[in-house]
Amino acid sequence: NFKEPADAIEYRQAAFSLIGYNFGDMAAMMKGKKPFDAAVFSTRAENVAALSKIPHEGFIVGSDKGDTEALAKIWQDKADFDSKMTTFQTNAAALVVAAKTNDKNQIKQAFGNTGKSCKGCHDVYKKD
Ligand code: ASC
Repeated sequence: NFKEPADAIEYRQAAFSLIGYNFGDMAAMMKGKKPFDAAVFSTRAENVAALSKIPHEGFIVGSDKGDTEALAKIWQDKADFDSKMTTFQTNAAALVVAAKTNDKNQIKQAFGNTGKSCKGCHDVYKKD
């Protein structure tokens, strides 16, 4: 377990940073900023799906204080926050499945759903 709120903050931020890198590379491919590479895209999707399970544990009580963009509202509406995190994990897992189909429409749809679950949580629970 975490000794200090700062340790929990660092833990979840490390995961979000890796999620951002991997998601960003998929976004570049989806937006045509770089060529679509199915193998790389699949690996990115797998990375995000695995990493999506990491941050939740870091949202311990008291960790809204410190070097964090997490809003106190997370702990006021914890059940909603938890369910949004689960939705993200579900969508990220579905993106892995979609990536393996090689069907651009399915990939686009699943990628869009995953991005919506990032944004859906950030809009409510992250400082801007
Ligand atoms: C990103 C990023 C997010 C999501 C979101 C998707 O690249 O940093 O938070 O995608 O903007 O809608």
